[in-house]
Amino acid sequence: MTDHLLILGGTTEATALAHVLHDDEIETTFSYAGRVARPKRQPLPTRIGGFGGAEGLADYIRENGITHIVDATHPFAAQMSMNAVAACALTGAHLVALTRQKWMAQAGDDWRHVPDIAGAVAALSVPAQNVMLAIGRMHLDAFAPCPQHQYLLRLVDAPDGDVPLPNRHIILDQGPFSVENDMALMRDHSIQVVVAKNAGGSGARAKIDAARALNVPIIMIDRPAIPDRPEVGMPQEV
Ligand code: 3Y8
Ligand code: NAP
Repeated sequence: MTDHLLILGGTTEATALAHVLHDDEIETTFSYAGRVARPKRQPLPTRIGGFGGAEGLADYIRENGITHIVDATHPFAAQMSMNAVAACALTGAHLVALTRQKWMAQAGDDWRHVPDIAGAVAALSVPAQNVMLAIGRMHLDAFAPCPQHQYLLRLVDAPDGDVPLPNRHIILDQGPFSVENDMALMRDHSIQVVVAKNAGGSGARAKIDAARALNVPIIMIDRPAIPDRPEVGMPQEV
């Protein structure tokens, strides 16, 4: 059976890997969940949508002769990563994750670590502030118990339902972002605290550097646990 790779994408690193594999003419399919309206175009055949759990992914592997899976998903895409481990165990397909180091606080950073989204909500149970909530759209409802804040929300697509945060300003933007852009955004909205996921990598890091430059504290959400699997940091290692 000739090699046929499947990249589980959705990150800057996944896109970089797609270009390397395309140039090396290694048969590869790119996969998106279909979370946003206009995902970045890839130089590879691309499928969009869930597989139907680990079993669905195992069926996909068998039906398409996938020999290797590269899990290049975001560190918070824990369900996808768990499914990839299970499906490769079921089918014998090889698995490697293309991961990025988490961000570490450096001189000048004022971070408060919380274990998960609920921890971030608990940290916001304080009098009203100007809060930049830069964690996307999927978990906005979790912040409903803290309606007192003036929220700056950065989303990829307009929210389909109502947003349970009465005082909010919504910015629609798809990263990667720049430090200059994020500093201007924080100044314009007099941001007093930023809520961020410890995504790592370069595409989401602008707000971290902007906050440091402006002495704005960050509520930093630590990554969810992910099962053990082989991990590399560079596309060439994949
Ligand atoms: C659908 C489509 C590339 C990939 C770019 C990276 C960088 C820009 C920064 C902020 C933080 C956030 C969010 C973010 C970043 C990159 C990367 C990254 C954060 C796209 C993409 C898809 C998604 C899904 C989307 C989530 C959301 C999260 C916005 C593509 C643009 C907040 C994560 O509306 C929704 O439902 C959006 C959902 C999951 C988290 C959430 O809970 O809302 N990403 N983001 C992928 C798919 O369908 O499979 O890849 O073009 C990809 C990127 N987003 O090649 O240039 O590598 O991390 N994505 C976070 O880190 O907190 C924005 O605003 O500062
Ligand atoms: P998740 O919670 O781990 O996965 C939920 C379900 O979405 C999975 O069980 C799977 O559905 C489907 N799915 C996830 N990634 C997929 C992919 N690349 N291709 C096909 N199906 C996928 O994932 P998530 O946090 O929603 O992330 C979704 C996508 O956005 C991923 O590509 C991820 O890399 C990207 N992303 C996420 C974040 C974030 O903050 N979570 C940030 C940046 C980019 P089935 O069970 O039906 O197979």
